[in-house]
Amino acid sequence: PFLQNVLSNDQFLYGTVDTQFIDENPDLFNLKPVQNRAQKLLHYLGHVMVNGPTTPIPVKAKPSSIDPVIPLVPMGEPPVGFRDVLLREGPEGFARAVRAHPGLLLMDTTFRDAHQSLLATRVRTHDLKQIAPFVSHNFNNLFSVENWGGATFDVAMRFLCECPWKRLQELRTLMPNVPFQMLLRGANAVGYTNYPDNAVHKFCEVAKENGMDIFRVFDSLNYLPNMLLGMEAAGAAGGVVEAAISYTGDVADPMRQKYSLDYYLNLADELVKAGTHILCIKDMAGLLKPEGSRILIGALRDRFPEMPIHVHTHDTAGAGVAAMLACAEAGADIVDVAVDSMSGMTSQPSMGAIVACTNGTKLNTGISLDKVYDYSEYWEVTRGLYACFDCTATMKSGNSDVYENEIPGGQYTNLHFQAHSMGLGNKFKEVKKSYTEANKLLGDLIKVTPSSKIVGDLAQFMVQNSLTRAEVEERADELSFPLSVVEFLQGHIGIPHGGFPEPFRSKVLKNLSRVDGRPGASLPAMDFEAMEKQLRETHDDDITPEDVMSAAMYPKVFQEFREFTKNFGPVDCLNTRLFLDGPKIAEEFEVELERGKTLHIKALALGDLNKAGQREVFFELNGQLRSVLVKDTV
Ligand code: 3PY
Ligand code: ZN
Repeated sequence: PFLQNVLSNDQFLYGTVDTQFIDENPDLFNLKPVQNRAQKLLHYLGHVMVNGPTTPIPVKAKPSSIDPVIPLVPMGEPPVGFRDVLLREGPEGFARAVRAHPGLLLMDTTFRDAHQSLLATRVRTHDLKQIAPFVSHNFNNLFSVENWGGATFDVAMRFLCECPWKRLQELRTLMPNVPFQMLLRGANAVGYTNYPDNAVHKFCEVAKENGMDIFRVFDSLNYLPNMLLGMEAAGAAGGVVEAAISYTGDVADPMRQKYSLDYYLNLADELVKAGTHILCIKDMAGLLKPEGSRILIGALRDRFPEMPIHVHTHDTAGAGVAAMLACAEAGADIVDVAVDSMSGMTSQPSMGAIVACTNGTKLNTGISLDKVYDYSEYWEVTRGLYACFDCTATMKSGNSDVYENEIPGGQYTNLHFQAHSMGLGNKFKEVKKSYTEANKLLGDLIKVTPSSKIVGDLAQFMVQNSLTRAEVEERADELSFPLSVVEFLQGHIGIPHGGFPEPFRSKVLKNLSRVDGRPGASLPAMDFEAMEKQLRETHDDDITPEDVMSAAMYPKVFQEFREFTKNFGPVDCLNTRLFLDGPKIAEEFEVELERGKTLHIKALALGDLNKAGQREVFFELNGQLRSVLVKDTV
C-alpha cells in the first residue's frame, strides 16, 4: 500500500519530485502482483458471475433463494456426550459403556453418507459449521456423528476447493462432546486403490490428531488382510476401531449360499479375534430386510455378547426403518440414520422415524423429536442450495430393484445421474440389468468402493458394446476390458471370497502378472520427509503434515487444489449460493475470512466484452471500488 500511495501521489505523477533513482532502477518495478485473499475472492466471484460455477454440475438448477435459519443454541459449553466417556476411558472403556447403554444409540450420517448418497458428496464445510453447535448442544447423546472419510476427502479438494482437514478441525472445535466417526476404506484409506502400509498408518495418525475418534474400517472384498491393516492403523493411532463387514446377498434366502450366515459369522470371528472395539455390519446397498436382520444380528448377538454391534444401511428400497428396528430388537446397540430431510432413498433411514418408533419402548433413543424437527428444517432449506446436485432432480422414489442389482447407495445415485446425462434416462433399467450381469461375470462380488466401481465399469462396457454376459465370457480373450477390471483380476485390490472367476480370469489376463496376497504388502513405503520437502519447493513454505497426507492420497488433486487457492483464495469462506452462483448485481454481502476479519462486498456491474474476450467485473470492497478482469469462456 505504501508503494501504491507513492505511485498515485500527484507530485510523483506530475514529475515535481526527483525520481531519477527510480528511473535508473527499473527492477524496482518487478513487483509480484498484490494478491491478497480479498482480491482473490473477488477474482473468483467475478469468474463465477461471468462463466458460471467452477465445479461440474450434473443438473441445470440454481441454488434456492431461501436462506436456512440456524436454530439458536444456549450460551456456554454443550452438555456431556459420549466423547467425554471416550476421552476419559479410552476405546475399551468407551466400547463397554456403549454396550451397557440401555436404549438404542444412533449414529447421524447427515454430515457424510447422507449427502454422499443424495447430493453427490457436495455439502460444504460452510453449511456443516452453521449447524454443528446445534447438534453438539441438542444431540449430545448420539453415539457419533459421521462427518469424514469415504468420498468426502477427495471431493472436498476436487470439487469444493476446500481442505478436508480444515473441515475436521473446525467441526471438532464446534462439537467437542460428540464422537466423530469416519469411513476408512481399509488398505485404500480414503482412496480407490491400495496405498503402502505406512501411508495408511500415517493417515490414521494425522486424522486422530485432528480430532477423529472412531474409524469404521472396511474392505470392498471383505478381504481380511486388507481389513486387518486398516484396523491396525486405526488402533495404533489411538482410535476406536470399528471393523465393518460389508453385507451382500440375503442371509434369509436359502438359495443365496455364497454369502451365508456362516460366512458372516466366520468373518466376525476373525475381526473380534483381531481386537476390534466395535463390530459393524455395513449394508451399503440397503439389502438387509427385517428377516435377514433378525437372523444375522441375532446370531452375532448370541456369539459375541460383550461386543457392541453397529448397523449401517441405505434406504434405497424403502425398508430401512423396518430393517433397523429389526436389528435393534435383535440386539444391535447402534444403528445409522440421517436427519429426516436428508434421509430416505439412497441415503440412510430417517432419524425422526426411528426416534418416534422407539419412543416409549426399551429402545428409547433419548433424542428429542422437537430438536429433530428443527435440525431437519435447517437441512431441508440448506439442501435447496444444492439443487444442482440433488438426485431428486431425476430420481423420484425408492427402488426395490436394489435387491436384485445390489448397487450401493452412492453409486445408485451416480449411475442414475449418468444414465440421464447420456440421454439414457429411459434405459436405466438396462444399465441396472447389466450391472447385475457384470457382477455375476466377476463371480458375485461384495460391491462397495472400489469393487462396485469395477462392476460398474464392466456394466458400462457391456452396454456400450452391446454385449451379453455369455458373449463376454466367450470372447474374454479378445475383448479390451476397462483397466479397472483387468487390474481387479490381477489382484490389485485383494482376493474376493471364493477366489477369482475362472476361466474368465485366465482368458482376460493371459500372461499378465498376478499379485499374490495383500497388494499393499509389496508396495514400497512412502517417504513423507522427501514429499514434504518437494511440496515446500513447489508451493511456498506453508506445508503442514495434513497437506502432506492430502498429497500422499491424491497428488494431482492436491496440486490442482493448491493452484486453485493461489488464484481464487479461500472460497470455503463464501456461502454456498455465492460459491455456486456468484452474487447478483447490487447484492451486498459479508464474507468472514477468519474470526474478526470480515469483508463487506457489493457486486456493482459486469462490463462489456472487450477485444481480448474479457469482461471487467466491478465490486465495492469495504467501501472501495475494485475491479477484476475475467476471461469470458462461455
Ligand atoms: C465409500 O467408500 O465412500 C462408501 O460410502 C462405501 O459405502
Ligand atoms: Zn453407506
